Amino acid sequence: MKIKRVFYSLLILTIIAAAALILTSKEPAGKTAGDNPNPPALTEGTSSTLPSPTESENSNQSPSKQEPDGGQITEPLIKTVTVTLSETMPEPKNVNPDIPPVFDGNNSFPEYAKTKILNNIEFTYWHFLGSDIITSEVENPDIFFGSPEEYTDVEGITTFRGNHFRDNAAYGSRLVSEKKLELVWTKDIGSISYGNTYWPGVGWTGQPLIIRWDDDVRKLMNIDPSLKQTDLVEVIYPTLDGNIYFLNLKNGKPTRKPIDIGFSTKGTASIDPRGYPILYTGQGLNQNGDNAAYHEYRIFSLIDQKQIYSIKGTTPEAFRLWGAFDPSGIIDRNTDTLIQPGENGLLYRIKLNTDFDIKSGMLSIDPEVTKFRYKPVFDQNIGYENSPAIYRNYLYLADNGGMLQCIDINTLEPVWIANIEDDTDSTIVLEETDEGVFLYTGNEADIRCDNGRIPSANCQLRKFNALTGELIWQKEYNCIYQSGVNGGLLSTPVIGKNDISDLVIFNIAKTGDAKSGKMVALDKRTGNEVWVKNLENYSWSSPVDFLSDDGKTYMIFCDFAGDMHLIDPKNGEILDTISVGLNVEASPAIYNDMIVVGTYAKKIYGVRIK
Ligand SMILES: [Ca+2]
Ligand SMILES: [Ca+2]
Ligand SMILES: [Ca+2]
Repeated sequence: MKIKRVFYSLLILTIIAAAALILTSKEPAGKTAGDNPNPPALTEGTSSTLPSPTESENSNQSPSKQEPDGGQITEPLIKTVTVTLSETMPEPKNVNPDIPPVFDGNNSFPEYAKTKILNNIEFTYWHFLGSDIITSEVENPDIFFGSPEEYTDVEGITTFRGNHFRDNAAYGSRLVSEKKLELVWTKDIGSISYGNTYWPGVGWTGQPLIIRWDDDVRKLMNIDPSLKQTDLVEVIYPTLDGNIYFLNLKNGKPTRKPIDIGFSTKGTASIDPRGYPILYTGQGLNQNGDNAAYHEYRIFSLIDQKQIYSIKGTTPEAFRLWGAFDPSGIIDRNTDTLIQPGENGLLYRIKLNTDFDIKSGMLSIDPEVTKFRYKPVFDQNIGYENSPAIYRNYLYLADNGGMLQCIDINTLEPVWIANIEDDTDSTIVLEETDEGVFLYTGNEADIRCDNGRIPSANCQLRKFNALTGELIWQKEYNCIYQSGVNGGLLSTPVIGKNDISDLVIFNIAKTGDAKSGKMVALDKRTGNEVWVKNLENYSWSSPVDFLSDDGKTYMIFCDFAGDMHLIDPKNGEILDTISVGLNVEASPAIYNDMIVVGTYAKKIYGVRIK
């Protein structure tokens, strides 16, 4: 009998254990794709090169999340060493973009470098956690970006070109009936100057953000009380005059006081894609009149417009002293992570630890900063000025030395590199089709011509397979060199959709002479010209495509002469033109039928599409 009782006890225990095993192995509900350790391939028949959180070369399993059989959580396996960074840096006023980077100084730490062979070249890089160097793998946050439409539910444009594919600066809908542009409002802004330089209005890339806040969030914020009960759409615009403006899209009137950061912003800011009232914004210049300070990247709470975080761009662990932040950051809402490159050559991956309580209006962040630092292999000019584009967990950036990098944002390991031969500031655009995932990029006539070497160089427009780095096609246009105001591609191309889905449209500066340019519509598959338009006035401003309710795509394009054109992107025909004062380096954004852009005329313009 005793033996029998033991047998039954064992049997019951076995059944309980088996049941427990089945229960605990079940996937919890509500997981995002990024949480899944074994995500299904979204495309049939793809090879293991497809980026997903588990398929890259190194183990992507976050060591801190590994659980041994006993269910106890192990200590994180991230190993760091604390290093002494020597902080002898020049006065802010002596920091300028022409100071060459130094790769073998006191803060280089070659003993902690990681290496990888890419294209038969040894590529060297480092990982930092705060100011410590990571000697193990980095922590894996399981970032996994979905389709561009999934970037945000916020109504509006929250980042440069709208999402992580960087393919759309137009939100909402409109019916184009008259094919006309109408000036609705202007807002006067200022300029700054220092030395012999003068910076008026809005510069490159200078795209405004346009947001229709949720009712609950709008009521929390310090906007004009008379606007709190209205259906406000707010324009948020950091400019060259040192202010960040907050305007009513309807009439251009201030919705609240500007934030005065005291120094010029050249690039484009970002609003939190979760609809949280958080503004992420960089700084382009480090001097204003007699004042000088190191560049900062700033995060503001838009509840009270107070700064809640900042990063100094001139920092001892960077190889380059110039610390501007022009790129528009991308935020992964699932993992609470900000991805922000700097012109100092560092790529910042920031776990924000955001705490936002919409009921009480309590908002705080507690950032943990992981940094990727690299040594260039093609040219010494490091630093990023374009905005990161992302496919799933693969991030794409090109730098001032013409190195195109694909980096796994989870492991911060380089995946592939390409030599694109000259400074590349234009933001890369991604496209996913039945044939694969592709990126489009183009460079400037800059480094190849510098120091009087040659008076002109070919702007090279290229299409790459984004997963493998294979070059699909290349098309070249000769551009003249001008120091400071380069020829070539500075704008971001339009990736055709809907009725122009076969086209990719680039506008190239200074083809032929210092004033003129070309707009070219290329066949996406072949790179062959479909149409070419010679432009009397070149442009650094990105064209913006948008769809009319009747199914036809139109395009807005601004130029150096201060003209804004409504264009038929099927053939390049100009349908209407209005003046927006002076040189437009900035890229417009569109919300329903309203276009917003700032120009060298020291004004922001609100223009209606009719
Ligand atoms: Ca810059
Ligand atoms: Ca550059
Ligand atoms: Ca350049």
